Amino acid sequence: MSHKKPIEHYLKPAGGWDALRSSWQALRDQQVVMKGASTLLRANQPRGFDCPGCAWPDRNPHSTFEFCENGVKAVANETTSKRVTRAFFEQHTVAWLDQQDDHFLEAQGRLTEPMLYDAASDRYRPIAWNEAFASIARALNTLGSPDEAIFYTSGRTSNEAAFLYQLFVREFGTNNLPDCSNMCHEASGVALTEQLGSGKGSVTLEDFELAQAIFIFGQNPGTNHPRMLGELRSAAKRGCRIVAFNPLRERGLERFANPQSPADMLGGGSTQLASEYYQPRIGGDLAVATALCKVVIESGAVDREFVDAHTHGYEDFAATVRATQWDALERESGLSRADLEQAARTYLDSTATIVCWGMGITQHARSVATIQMLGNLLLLRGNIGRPGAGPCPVRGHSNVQGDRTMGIYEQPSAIFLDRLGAEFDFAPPRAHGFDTVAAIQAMHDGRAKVFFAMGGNFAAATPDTALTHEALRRCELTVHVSTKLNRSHLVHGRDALILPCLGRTEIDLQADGPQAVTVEDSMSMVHLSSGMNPPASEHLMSEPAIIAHLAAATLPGSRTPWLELVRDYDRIRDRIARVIEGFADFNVRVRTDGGFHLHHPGRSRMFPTASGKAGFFAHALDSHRAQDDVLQLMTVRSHDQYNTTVYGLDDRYRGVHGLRRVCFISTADLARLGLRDGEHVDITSVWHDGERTVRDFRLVEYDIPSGCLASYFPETNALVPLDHHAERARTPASKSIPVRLRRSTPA
Ligand SMILES: Nc1nc2c(c(=O)[nH]1)N[C@H]1C(S)=C(S)[C@@H](COP(=O)(O)OP(=O)(O)OC[C@H]3O[C@@H](n4cnc5c(=O)[nH]c(N)nc54)[C@H](O)[C@@H]3O)O[C@H]1N2
Ligand SMILES: Nc1nc2c(c(=O)[nH]1)N[C@H]1C(S)=C(S)[C@@H](COP(=O)(O)OP(=O)(O)OC[C@H]3O[C@@H](n4cnc5c(=O)[nH]c(N)nc54)[C@H](O)[C@@H]3O)O[C@H]1N2
Ligand SMILES: [Mo]
Repeated sequence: MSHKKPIEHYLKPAGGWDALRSSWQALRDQQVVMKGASTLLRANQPRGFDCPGCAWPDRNPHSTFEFCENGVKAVANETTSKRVTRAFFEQHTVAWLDQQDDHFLEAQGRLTEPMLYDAASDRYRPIAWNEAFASIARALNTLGSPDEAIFYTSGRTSNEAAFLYQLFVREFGTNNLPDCSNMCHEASGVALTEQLGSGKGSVTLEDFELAQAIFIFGQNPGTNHPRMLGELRSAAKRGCRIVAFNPLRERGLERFANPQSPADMLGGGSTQLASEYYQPRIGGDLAVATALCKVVIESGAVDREFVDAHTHGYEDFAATVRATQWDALERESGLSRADLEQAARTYLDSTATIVCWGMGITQHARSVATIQMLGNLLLLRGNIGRPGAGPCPVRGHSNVQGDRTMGIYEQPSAIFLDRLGAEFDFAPPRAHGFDTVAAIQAMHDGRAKVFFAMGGNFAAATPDTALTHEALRRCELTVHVSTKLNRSHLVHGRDALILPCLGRTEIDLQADGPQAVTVEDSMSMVHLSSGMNPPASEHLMSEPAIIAHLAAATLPGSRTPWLELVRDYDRIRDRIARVIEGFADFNVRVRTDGGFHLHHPGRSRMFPTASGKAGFFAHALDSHRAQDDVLQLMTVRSHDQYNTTVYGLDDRYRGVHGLRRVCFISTADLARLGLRDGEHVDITSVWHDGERTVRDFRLVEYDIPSGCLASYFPETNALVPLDHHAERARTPASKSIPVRLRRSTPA
C-alpha cells in the first residue's frame, strides 16, 4: 500500500533510489526475491533470455546485467511464485472474474494447465492438451472458408514461433494475421516503406554515440524504454543536444539519475536530458515537422548533393512547404514561431541527427503524414546513411519487429508467399487478410467465427470496448495462448480455450534437448534467448510446440513435418534461413558474438522504393477548428503497467499514487470549464455514430497545453471509435479522441 497522498508532484530525477526501491517491491510482491534476482542477472546476456519488457537493444552483451526498473517488473511478474490452478477456476465463475479489474487478474499468477469453458457452470474446466488440439482442429475444419478464422499475434512471440504460426495459418488457407503492430507502429511501417523502401529504423546504438542531436517526438522512455535513458545520459554528457516534443512534461525526458552509477546514487548526481523541451498540441507534430522543414529550406541549408543523388520529389515538396504560412504552423502546432525556429536552429547546427518517435506520433489520424514529414526533415540534410543519424521508430514489444520479419502480416508480399510456398510445397492464399480493425468488424458482422490469439490481450488492448466485446462474444470459438489470466479469457466465444505456455525465462525442453529461441530488437539485432528457470507448471507447452501440435491435428494432408521441426529449433531456423531474406546461415551467425544485425539498405544510402530513390512527400496541414467544450484526449501508459497488464496503481513520475482513473488537465481548461483539481468527471467521446462514456475520473491539474487531456489505457479504450484510425495504416487513433467532460454525479 502506498503511504503517499494520491497526487504529489515528483521533483526528483527519473531513475535513482526510487527505481531500485520499486524494483525490490516488485520482486517482493511476486514472492520471488532470490529467484527473481538470479533470473535478472541473466537478462539480456549472451547466454540468458531476452528481457520480455521492451524492444530497446542491449548495450553490450558481455557486460553484467543492465538495470531497468520496468524490466524487473516484467520479469518478476513472469517468474512469480503465484499460480492460477484448476481449483481457482473451480472456485470462481467467469461472470465473477469478469467483474474484477485488470490488476486483480494479473495478480493471480501464472496459468498452469489447458482449460475449456463450460457454459452450464460458467466455469473453466481442465482439458487434456490432445483434446484441446482436436477440438480446435474440428472447429477450424468445419468453417465455410478458412477466411472465417482470425489468428492474432502479440509481440512477445519468438521468431521461431512466429514463423511456424504464419506457416500454419497460410497452409490452413488464410492471411488473417492481425497483430499488435496494427495498433502500434503500423504507421511507421507504412510511411517509411513508401519513403525509404524499408519499414524499419536505420540507426543502431553506435549511432547514439555519434549523434550531435537527438529529437524525440511522442515517446516516454522513462517509463516505456528505461534503458534508453542510459543512452540519452551518455549523449547529453558529451554535449549532444536532446530535443523533446511532448504535450506533457515527462520527468523521464527531463532528468535522470542512473541506478548503475555510484556517483549518481551515492553522490546524489543526475543528468539533465532534454536541452530543449517543447509542448505542442496533441496531434500538432505534423505542423512542427513542417515548420522545421520550412526553416531548413528557406535558410538555404538543404544538402543539395544528397537530395540530387538520392531523392525524388524535392521541388514539389519544397514549393508546398514554402507556401505554408507561419500563422497556420503556429495554430496547428500550438507552438510559437520563435520556439519552432529555435528547434530548427538546433537541427541545423547538428551534422548528425537522430529522430526518435513513439506512440504519440503513430496513434493519430495523420500519423503516416507526420512520420513522412519527419522523414522529409531527415532527408533535407542527408541525415540517413551517415554515422550518428537516421530515423528511429522505437518499437514496443520485445519481438514485435521480429514477428513482422517472420511473416506475421495480413498483407504479405507476393515474393514472400512464393518463397514460403516453394519451401513447404503448398500454394499460399494470395488475398490479403484482416488487420486488427477489420478483424473486429468481421467478428461483429459474423464474417469471422473463430478467434485464435498467440499471446496478448485482444479484448483489452483494442478500441471501442463495447463493440469489440460483442464481436468476441459472437464467435463460435475463442482460443488464447497465454502466460497470465487476462480480460480476453473472460470475454469469450460460445466455446473457449486457454492454452498456457512457457515464458521467456523458462527452460524449453523438447525431444532433442533444451531449446533457445531468437528475437529481433528495435534496431534489427537478432540474437538468442534461452530461459533457465524450471517451468511454472509441468503442463506448460512452448509456443512452437503448441503450434506444431495444432497444425498436425488440423492439417492431416500437410507436407510440413511439424513435430520433427520442433524437436530441435535449429530445424526451424534452417527453414527460416531459406525463406526470409537476410537470414542465410542463421544457426551459425546467431551463435557468434551476441547475434547479428539485419542490414538496413538506408545505411548505405540504398532506397529500394518504386523509383529506387528516397522520396519527399508533401502533406497539407489539418485545419483545426477549436470547439469550446471539445478537448483532445490521449491515452497513455502509467509507470506501473505493461500495456493491458496492470502491475500496480502508481504512476510515480507523474505523481499519481494508488489510482488509475485520472484525467490530466491544464489549469486554463479547469478555469474555463468551471472545474476543480480533484473533482471527478465523466468523459464522453463525440463521434458521428454517437457518444461513448467512461465514468468517474479524478481531474489532476497538470502541465499540459490547454485543449489537451491525458488518461490511461485500457480504461479509456471504450472511448475510441473503431473507425477513428490512421489514414492508410489504420492504427487506432487512441492519442486524439475528441471528448467532453461532465462533473460526475455521485452514484
Ligand atoms: N513499462 C512499460 N514498457 C513498455 C510498455 C508498457 O506498457 N510499459 N509498452 C511497450 C509498447 S507495446 C510500446 S508501443 C511502447 C510505448 O512507448 P511510448 O511510445 O512511450 O507510449 P505511451 O505511453 O503511449 O506514450 C506516448 C508519449 O507520447 C506523448 N504524446 C501523446 N500524444 C502526442 C502527440 O500528439 N504529440 C507528441 N509529440 N507527443 C504525444 C505522451 O504524452 C507520452 O509521453 O512501450 C513499450 N514498453
Ligand atoms: N487506448 C490505447 N490502446 C492501445 C494503446 C494505447 O497507447 N492506447 N497501445 C497499443 C499498443 S502500442 C499495443 S502493442 C497493444 C498491445 O496489445 P497486446 O500485445 O495484445 O496486449 P498486452 O497487454 O501486451 O498482452 C498481455 C498478455 O500477454 C500474455 N503474455 C505475456 N507474455 C507472454 C508470452 O511470452 N507468451 C504468450 N503466449 N503470452 C504472453 C499475458 O497473458 C498477458 O496478459 O495495445 C494497443 N492499445
Ligand atoms: Mo506497442
